[in-house]
Amino acid sequence: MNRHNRLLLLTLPPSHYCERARWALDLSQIPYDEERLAPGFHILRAKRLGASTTSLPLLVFPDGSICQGSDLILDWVGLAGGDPEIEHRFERQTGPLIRHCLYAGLLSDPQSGIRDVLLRVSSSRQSKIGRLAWPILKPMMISGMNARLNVLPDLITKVDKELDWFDKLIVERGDCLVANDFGRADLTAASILAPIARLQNEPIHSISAGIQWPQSLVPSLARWSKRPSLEWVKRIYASKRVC
Ligand SMILES: N[C@@H](CCC(=O)N[C@@H](CS)C(=O)NCC(=O)O)C(=O)O
Repeated sequence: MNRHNRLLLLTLPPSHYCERARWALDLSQIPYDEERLAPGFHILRAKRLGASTTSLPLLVFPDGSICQGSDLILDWVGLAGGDPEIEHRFERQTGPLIRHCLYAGLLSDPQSGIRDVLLRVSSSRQSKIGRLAWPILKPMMISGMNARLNVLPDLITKVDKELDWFDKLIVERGDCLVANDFGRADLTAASILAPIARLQNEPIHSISAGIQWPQSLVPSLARWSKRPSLEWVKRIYASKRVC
């Protein structure tokens, strides 16, 4: 039984997949509580709920049943305007690539602020333990994802290729990717690209607020910000991401 008697969304603070699920719930005006978990604690929480993997987002229903993964959460919400091919690419290729690229830059720079962003969680106890454990957690994250500076140039090239693809798609399809209404495919693309868009007015303050972008990433982020893809993400967030 979920003691809140409401939907509970379990998230990792800077995760763009978690933002995808959160945005879908917000857009559909479905009431829920959010529990932001510190890395490590999320594993215990997901296992205790009987989830098949430890990945978040995970939606817990009042009766204790769960729905894991942003895709299934969007299915449950029932958002219209999906495009399975575009969403599949964002979920399986663009999303992991962006995460890998950003962590390779951010975890290599002690001044980046990524520790504090990861530990902006619901429980102050988890936050305190996370800070104490950071000297162990950080190398585990680096080796788990191979998030090292030496792989960054190759990842940046691959992000450029993803943006080439999406720039072209936007030019072909216009501001709405499917039909004439903002929908599931738009929400998916915007949320997955959000971490590299350096949003100024990010309503939920989870993705990049508090990050000091390292020099290893700044020139690429500046270049990407002028691309149609990221201009589009900024427009979509400004016009559609209302909490
Ligand atoms: N395909 C999944 C991917 C989710 C995902 O990769 N979540 C990451 C955060 S960005 C995560 O929970 N990583 C920690 C773990 O797997 O234990 C979805 O759409 O929800």
